[in-house]
Amino acid sequence: MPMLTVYSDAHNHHQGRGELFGGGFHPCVERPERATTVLAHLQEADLGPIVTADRWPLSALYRVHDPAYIAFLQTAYADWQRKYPGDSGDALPYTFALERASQPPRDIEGRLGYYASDVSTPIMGGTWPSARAAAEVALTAQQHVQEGVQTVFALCRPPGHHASHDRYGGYCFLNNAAIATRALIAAGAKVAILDVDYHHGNGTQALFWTDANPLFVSLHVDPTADFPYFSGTAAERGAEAGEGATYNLPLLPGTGWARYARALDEALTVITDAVPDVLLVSLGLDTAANDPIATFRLRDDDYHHLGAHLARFDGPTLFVLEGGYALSSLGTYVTDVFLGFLSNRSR
Ligand code: Q9C
Ligand code: ZN
Repeated sequence: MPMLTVYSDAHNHHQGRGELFGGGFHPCVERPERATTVLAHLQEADLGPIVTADRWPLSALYRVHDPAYIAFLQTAYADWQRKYPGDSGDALPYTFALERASQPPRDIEGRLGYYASDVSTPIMGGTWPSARAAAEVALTAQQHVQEGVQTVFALCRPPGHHASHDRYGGYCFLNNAAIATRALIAAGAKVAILDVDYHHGNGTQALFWTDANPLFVSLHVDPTADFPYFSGTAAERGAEAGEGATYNLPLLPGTGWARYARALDEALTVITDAVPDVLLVSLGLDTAANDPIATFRLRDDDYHHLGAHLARFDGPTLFVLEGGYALSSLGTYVTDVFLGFLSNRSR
C-alpha cells in the first residue's frame, strides 16, 4: 500500500545562524537541508504521492497555542530589528521567566525570555512563515487521514514536540503533532501519540497532561542525563482526567537497538490495548548512533526494524517529523522507517 507525504518548501525561510551551548556559539543543527534531504530520498524511493500543504486559518493553531503567543511569534523579529537596527542577527533571549508575571514585558528581549525555554532556538524574519507552514503540513496530513488515507507523513520543519501552549524551545515553535491531534480529536477520533524522538516531548506532554484523549507514550533518553532535563521521568503519568494517559519510557544514554526494541514493544502494547482510531508517530531520527547531538546507538538497519515494529498498529497512522540531525543519513532513516512499516502492514 502506498503512503502520502505532505510537504511545504516554506520551511526554507527559517535558517538560524547559531545556537549556544558548551560555552560557545555553534552553527544550528536544525537546518533546511534536513527537510530537503528527506524529501529527495522519499522522491527517489517512490513510496507514494507527495503533495503541498493547504493554507489553514490561525484558529486551527489556537486549539493548542495562546493567541498572544502566536502574535508574539508573528512580530518578534520586527521588534528585535527595531531594537537592534542594521544587521540585527537572530533574536535570542538571555534571561528567562522562571516565575512568570501575568503579562509579558514590553521590551522584545524581555518578551523573548518570557516565551522561550532555551538559547538554542533563534528567531529570524522567516521563522513565523516557516513555523506556520509546518503546522499547515501537519493539518493537511491529518485531513488526509480523516479522508481515509492509511499512512500519511507530515514532513514538518521546524519540528514541534518541545513547544507548549505558550513556550518555544528545543528548535520548536508550534507543536505540529499536537495541532494535528487537536484537529483529529475535534473530528471525533481517539488518538494515541507515540513519540520516538531521542528527546522527551515535553511540549506535547504538557499540552495533554490532563486529557484522557490522546494517550501520550514516549521513548526518550533519561532526562536526568540530557535535554530537556526537567520532564520525562516514568513517574510522570498525567493528572485529573489524564491520569494514566501519559506513559514515559526513559532509556539510558548509549541505548542500542536490543533495549530500544523492548521498550518499543512495551509502548506498542500500551497503545494497541487502548484501541485508538488513529496513531500519530512523532518521528525523531536523533536516536541514531551518528546523530551529532544525541547518545543512542541505533544503526542503519534499525530504522527498517523500527518501521516494522510500528506496523503492529494496523489502523490509520500519521507520522510527523520531529528531530534528527545526521544530515548524510537522515533521508535513508526516514525512507527505511516507511519501507519497514509499509511492508509489514495489511492495508
Ligand atoms: N548540545 C529536537 O530534537 N539542545 N530538539 C541541543 C546540543 C537542544 C532537540 C544542545 C536539543 C533540542 C526536536
Ligand atoms: Zn530530538
